[in-house]
Amino acid sequence: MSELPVLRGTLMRGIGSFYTVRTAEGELYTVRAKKKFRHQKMTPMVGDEVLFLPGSGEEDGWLEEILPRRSECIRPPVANVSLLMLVVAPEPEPDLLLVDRLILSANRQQMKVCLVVTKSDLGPSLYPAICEQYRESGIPVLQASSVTGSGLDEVRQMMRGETCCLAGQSGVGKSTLLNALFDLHQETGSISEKIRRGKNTTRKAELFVQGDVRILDTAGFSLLEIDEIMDPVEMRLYYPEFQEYEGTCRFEPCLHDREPGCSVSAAVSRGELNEERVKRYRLLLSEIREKWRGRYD
Ligand SMILES: Nc1nc2c(ncn2[C@@H]2O[C@H](COP(=O)(O)OP(=O)(O)OP(=O)(O)O)[C@@H](O)[C@H]2O)c(=O)[nH]1
Ligand SMILES: [Mg+2]
Ligand SMILES: [Zn+2]
Repeated sequence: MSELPVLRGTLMRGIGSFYTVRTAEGELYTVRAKKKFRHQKMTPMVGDEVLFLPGSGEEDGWLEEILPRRSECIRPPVANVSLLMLVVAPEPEPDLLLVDRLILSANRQQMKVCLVVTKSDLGPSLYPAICEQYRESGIPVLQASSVTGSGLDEVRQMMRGETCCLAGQSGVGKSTLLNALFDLHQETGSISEKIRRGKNTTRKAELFVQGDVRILDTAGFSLLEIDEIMDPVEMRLYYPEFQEYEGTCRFEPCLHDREPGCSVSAAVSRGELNEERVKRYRLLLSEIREKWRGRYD
């Protein structure tokens, strides 16, 4: 019997212990994960770069190795994302604390982030409000409508050469946006139906390849905790807008919480930093402090 070569590919989707892997040439294979992954507590994730043995004939192949990840999201569970696209819309009402959690997590992993305000056909007021919130953050904010098609070119431009993950609350229109951008046929559902059924329309993460763009559609979430344990002192490093004030507070290290003589607080009162974004930073900071204190429990 001849030895089959080990191939390299990207994990596109998983159902149970079966995974679909795509080679650079675009060939699809079904493989199974070996028990060793479970022992190593390594769960294969959509987006993983893997080595695998293709099956022969009727037999499925085997996943041999998961190559080192550039980034890893817990919820949604996806690997190697280079651009996190946070989708918000006039409805459901944006949860910017959730948005900031995801930005924090992305910045911590050196992922790029952008914000897409979709359903712009429902009204023009959300886009300037979001721009205002993230003015100093360095995060690009785009506007689009999957119904009228406006802004889609700019979104496509942003995605070029990236492995993009669309994330955001259930019902913001992530799958609809993907369908409009790339002529895909992802299942979508009305918000009332999502509420009635109590679930997301998209249930599993799945990777799509379109030219030089790789896209992950994931299920929306309404609730997300920071799973990561992070030293609270570290957190300010993931807020690029704090950069120019670092080292100028009265006490060092300053967490820019409520310390006297904090230059971030001063910048907020001068209107140089968005007050609400800083408020949400402080909310997340208190959560992270709590987790940090309980880290040995
Ligand atoms: N008016 C308008 N409605 C939109 C737009 N995009 C999406 N919708 C509607 O918003 C609802 C939710 O869209 P989905 O694409 O299923 O939302 P999702 O973010 O993928 O939701 P989950 O998969 O549950 O996370 C559907 O009824 C869509 O028709 C848009 O640009 N304009
Ligand atoms: Mg969806
Ligand atoms: Zn400070």
